[in-house]
Order: sequence, then structure tokens, then C-alpha cells
Amino acid sequence: MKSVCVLVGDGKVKGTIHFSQESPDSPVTVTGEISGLSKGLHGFHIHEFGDNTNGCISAGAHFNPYNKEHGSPEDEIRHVGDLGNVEAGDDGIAKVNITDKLISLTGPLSIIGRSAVVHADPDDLGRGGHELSKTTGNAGGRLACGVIGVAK
Ligand SMILES: [Cu+2]
Ligand SMILES: [Zn+2]
Repeated sequence: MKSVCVLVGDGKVKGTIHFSQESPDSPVTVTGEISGLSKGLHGFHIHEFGDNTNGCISAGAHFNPYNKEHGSPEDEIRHVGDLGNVEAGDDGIAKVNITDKLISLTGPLSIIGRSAVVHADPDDLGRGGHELSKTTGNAGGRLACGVIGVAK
């Protein structure tokens, strides 16, 4: 199964993200490119709602069906939507290449119809000691987002 997400924001950040999964229990491969970023790390998550009514803020919180604390993709305790960070180079482009064993394109952990969001700041992966570390990774504003849809 395949899905795709076009990231759009108020500023110059944009991108296209592809998701693919061989079978319902397989990991999901996340690939693509995001441009217009500042150099460095930017939090990258699946958020609960596929709603852009009021821009990326309408996407809600991180997709968290198990009601856990925010963490890194490698952590046992994490939101399902926690995909960590993407890293942009000097050219402002982040090449995305993530394999995640928790998100799915089918079943109760499906991300179809939800949003992908890229943030202004690094995700501290729950370890920053900030009051937001355990909910958002203190990743700052939402630069661009898009709804994850079924692809051919
Ligand atoms: Cu996010
Ligand atoms: Zn999270």
C-alpha cells in the first residue's frame, strides 16, 4: 500500500512525502524531500487530524491512540505519530528517509486521513526538560503540513 502527502505552509516551506508498506504488519518507509527550511533539525510528526481549516494548527496534537508521552521513534514510550526529526542542509532541503515500525497505512494505527507536520525547531525527543518536552518535544511552530492520502 502507498500513500502520499503534500506539505504546504504560510511561508516558503513545502515538500512531498511518500509512505509505503508491503503488508499490514510491515514497517512503513517514509521518503521524500522538504525545502525552504533553516539548516538543522526540524521536528516531523503525524498529527491526529487531516484538517487544514485553520492551517496546520487544525491538525491537532500528535497522533497518540495509546495515550502515551512524547518520545523518540526508537522509544517504547512514544506517540504513534512521533517520527523524530528531519535535517536540512545548507540548501534548506531535508531529504526524508525514515523506516518506522509503529505507524501503519491500515488498521487502528493507520495514518491515512491524518496530517504530517514539519516544525520550526528541533524535536527534543522528550528529553529536553522543557514543560513541552513530554507532549510536543518543544518543536515550535508548524511550518508546513498536509493530509496523508491514498496513492496509486
Ligand atoms: Cu508535530
Ligand atoms: Zn509526540
